[in-house]
Amino acid sequence: METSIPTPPPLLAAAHFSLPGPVQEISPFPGGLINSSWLLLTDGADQGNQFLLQKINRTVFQRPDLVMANVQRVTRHVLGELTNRGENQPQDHFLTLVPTHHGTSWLRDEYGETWRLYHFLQNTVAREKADDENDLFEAGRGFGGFLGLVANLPAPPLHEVIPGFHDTPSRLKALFQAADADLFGHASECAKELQWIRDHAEGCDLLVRGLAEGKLPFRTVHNDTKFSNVLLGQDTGKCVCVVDLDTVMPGTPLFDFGDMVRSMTCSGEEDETNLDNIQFQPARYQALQQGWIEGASGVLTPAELEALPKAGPILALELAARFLTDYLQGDHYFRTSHEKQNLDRARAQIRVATVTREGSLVA
Ligand code: GN1
Ligand code: MG
Repeated sequence: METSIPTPPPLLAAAHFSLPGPVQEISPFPGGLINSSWLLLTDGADQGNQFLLQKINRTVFQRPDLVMANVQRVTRHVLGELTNRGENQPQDHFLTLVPTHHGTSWLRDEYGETWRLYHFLQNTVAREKADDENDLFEAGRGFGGFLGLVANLPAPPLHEVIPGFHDTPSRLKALFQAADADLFGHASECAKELQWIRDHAEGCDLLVRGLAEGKLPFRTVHNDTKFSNVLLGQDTGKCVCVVDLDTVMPGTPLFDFGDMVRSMTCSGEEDETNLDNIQFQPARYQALQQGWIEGASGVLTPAELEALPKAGPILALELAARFLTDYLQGDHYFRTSHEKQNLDRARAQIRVATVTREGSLVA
């Protein structure tokens, strides 16, 4: 009989980190489709007694050690950069890792799981959906500002923790291979979506080709710029910092801009089933673009700026292909809460690709 290894409780993992006192409360912390998170409340310090514990998804990140090596470098660098800019309490403005009792920045437990602990930034919120243009401006400013904070990250380049993460043509190729293999017999149900993606593949290599040909410079970019990765001040509504550093890697800032456009400039949910609810909102697009360019303050080249209107539709097409691939392969990658959710997500992204393609060219 096959026996499965029980997942070690987060409380066991938390005991390995240097906390100011015993854990008083621990509760699952929602958000994100990949990792698992818990909010910890400890005794001890009056301020700063909240922590975010995270377990890294091993299906998605085959080398969590490299993810953590990147995260450690990025957090240290950004905190140093903020200090250089005159910030007295940089840890109030960016993620800070809590070390283990052994002084390491993450824990590999006896089951091979990788855990990390961050200080929880007080008086901040992350929301699933942007509400208005202020949210878009702030998200743009936050992710644009992040480009500046990591621009001088000393060599070597960060590890490519997911090779070809935003290599759109490879993502499409993987989709068509999954459809040919059709392990779960879902391909016929997705025939319309597969055809749409085939028909709209032209030009989807623009960003990776631009990088390969040297027309677009490689920079350290965030790569996962959805709205829920923006921490906003609870009272101010202003971006405090951007989070989810797992996929910070070399790439083009157009990956970041495109992912923001696809995730923030349309109405409707990411798994919206009423596709009429997904409408492009030009005022949001403009607020986002304004905030991003302001945040990036002059680092973008003319070639990067020129490609902006193309980025959103490419990233939406890519994510549609990724959701559909996961559906065809049995939903092992993105967390789902109901059957066919990845198919719903793929259909919604196709709609996003359609409306952003029409919209961002004229916005
Ligand atoms: C995943 O982890 P999370 O939920 O921030 C995914 C992104 C997708 C996003 C879609 C490592 O992001 O690429 O755009 O879901 N992250 C990874 O919601 O694949
Ligand atoms: Mg992520």
